[in-house]
Amino acid sequence: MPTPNLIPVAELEARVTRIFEAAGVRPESAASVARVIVAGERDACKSHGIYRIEGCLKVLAAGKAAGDAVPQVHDSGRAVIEVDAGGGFSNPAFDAARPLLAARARETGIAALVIRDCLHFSALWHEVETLAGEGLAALSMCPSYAFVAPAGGKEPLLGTNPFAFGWPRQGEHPYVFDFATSMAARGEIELHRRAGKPIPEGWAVDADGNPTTDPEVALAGAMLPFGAHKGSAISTMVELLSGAMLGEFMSREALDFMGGGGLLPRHGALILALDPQVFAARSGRDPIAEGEKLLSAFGAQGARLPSQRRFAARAASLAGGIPLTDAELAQIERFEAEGLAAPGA
Ligand code: NDP
Ligand code: PYC
Repeated sequence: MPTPNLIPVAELEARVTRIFEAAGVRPESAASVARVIVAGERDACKSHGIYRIEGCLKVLAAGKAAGDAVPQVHDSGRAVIEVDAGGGFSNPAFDAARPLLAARARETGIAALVIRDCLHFSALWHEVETLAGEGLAALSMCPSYAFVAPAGGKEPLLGTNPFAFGWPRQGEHPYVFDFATSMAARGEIELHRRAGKPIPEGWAVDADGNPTTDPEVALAGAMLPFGAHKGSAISTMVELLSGAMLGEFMSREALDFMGGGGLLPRHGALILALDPQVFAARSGRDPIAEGEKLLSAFGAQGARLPSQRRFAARAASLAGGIPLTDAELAQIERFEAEGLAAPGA
């Protein structure tokens, strides 16, 4: 195993920010996008780390995303806050509206953020983790592209539709889970294809509905929901709540709008923030202390909490730098020198 290059988190963030600025993304948005991409790499979430730079640059180069869009926050004073991403990235839109979302949730107990017309490439954990870090419980979800067959079917209809939850903890990292409602994220299958590795059984079927472990065949066929009919139903809920309910694209329309899955999708997103203190106020109990009784019992039976692996990877990256292979570092250098025109980019 070759020794990886260890890049300090702040250095990688600055370099990725410059790559996006050079591609015409406004500085605030470039910083916001770079933060999320580098956080993915820092936390060893490779399917939404630096591998996503290329996809983002491609959609900008195709003129299908607005790097210069300035997110517009619309506040009617009610529980539902809207931010229009104007065809730009979801991340700066979230950053622009987050303080208002958190304040409204504390005021009323519950508030929702609707992100409209955004380019969405990222993991969701950073959103719920940020809100949980502010003492709020949070849910985040969005459609993606119709790559996933419903349980019992064989044709793509649902998206890989990520779903994330965060819960605040005292003196600990928040409890956070974040997953695709398909067996794996599509990015994970693409990384298997690039590495020439088969995918595990049960992730996908070919175009005729037969099981496959060939990532290429899987990408051309249909991915499968996790947990059979249960995952299929949760994925459907994500389509309805963060697509139909918002008046934004569902995964099938998102795919049609972009003319296929070659470019990252544009659609809406829904983030809910809840203040546990408001919900528990009349009970006289401390919701965070009550939650701890559950969460602190996992380790005793050898179970781990979701995000525990991620937080351990984060600690290692912060202490020693983010490990990148020679090929990954060379690609960053090529993007810095030539942007998307870089040979082999
Ligand atoms: P994983 O299956 O890798 O992980 C899902 C969650 O389960 C994580 O919180 C993970 O924590 C936790 N987990 C994994 N193993 C265990 C275990 N043994 N015990 C307890 N918890 C565990 O995620 P996916 O491949 O489904 O999704 C990866 C990412 O892709 C997500 O961040 C998602 O948001 C993103 N995505 C984005 C899409 C988009 O449209 N923008 C579409 C689809 C996915 P840990 O990280 O610590 O292992
Ligand atoms: O990995 O499934 C995925 C995905 C779709 C859009 C962004 N990530």
